[in-house]
Amino acid sequence: MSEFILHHYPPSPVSEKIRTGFGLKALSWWSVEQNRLPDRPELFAMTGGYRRIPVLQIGADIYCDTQCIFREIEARSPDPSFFPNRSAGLPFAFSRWTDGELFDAAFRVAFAPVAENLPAAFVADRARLYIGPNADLGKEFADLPHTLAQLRPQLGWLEERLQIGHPYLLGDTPGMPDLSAWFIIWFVNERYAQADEFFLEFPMLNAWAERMAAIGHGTSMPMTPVEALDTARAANPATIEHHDPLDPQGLKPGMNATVTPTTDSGEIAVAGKIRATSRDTIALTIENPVCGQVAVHFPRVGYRVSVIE
Ligand SMILES: N[C@@H](CCC(=O)N[C@@H](CS)C(=O)NCC(=O)O)C(=O)O
Repeated sequence: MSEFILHHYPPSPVSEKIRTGFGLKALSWWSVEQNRLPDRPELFAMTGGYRRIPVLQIGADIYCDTQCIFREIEARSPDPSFFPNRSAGLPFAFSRWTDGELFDAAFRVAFAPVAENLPAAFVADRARLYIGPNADLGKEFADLPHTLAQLRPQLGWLEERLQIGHPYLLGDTPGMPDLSAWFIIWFVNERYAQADEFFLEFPMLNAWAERMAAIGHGTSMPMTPVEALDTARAANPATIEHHDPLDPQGLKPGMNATVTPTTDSGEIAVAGKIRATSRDTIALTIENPVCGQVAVHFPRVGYRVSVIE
């Protein structure tokens, strides 16, 4: 029986990275479909309110952000690797580009032209999250030619890489960089009405996208949010206390702390007790009557940890 429980929703592009990651490793997983708006009481009880999707749950260990999710899936199921061709480390640096400047342009291209036809609450929510407190989607729509001019050369970089002649970005086998680029192409293709025309100049990228789509999602089995919560309550976190003596902030297990994304996205701070720290991750212990005790894992890059005195 699979230990992987993925909280996601089908149109979520960032979740598509992980779904295809399960496909790459031919894994089976439990699929918990969450609401597209932040009405996710069972999940929020387990994450302390972390706002984003996807979230990976393994018993009473909860992994937030795809940085942590990739790391954990790789640790538990290393073969075939997300890091082929001895590429360890570099894919995380690569994903800072795809999650940052590349996603930023893709979001505007996918969202601005259709925003008028979407429910107002959904548009307001996503505009605040991805563009900021002064988001103006009318302006974004008017600025679409500029945004396309930002997106186009970045896709050109991928096209140039694929022109070398290997089927995937790192060579003959797909890895995390392919997944990190794939979710962008998937997102633009799904949402941007002129995508076919826009992608015409990228034949290698189109052929690669067909290979990526063919990887599939592994084998998923449905699970309800309540069943996932019951699974967490019935388990104990597997993460043991760990102190990193080189931690630049002097973080130690037992300290009370909050974790907040460093972007200006209006997201809440998740509060808990530090359980384990490393160069790359932090785990907070969160305890409440709804989910019992859980360990919630976050990346360090892109998140601020603040100690509560
Ligand atoms: N840095 C995060 C980004 C995740 C993200 O932005 N996900 C989108 C869905 S594709 C999201 O959470 N949107 C708001 C929501 O679904 O509530 C990660 O890598 O997991």
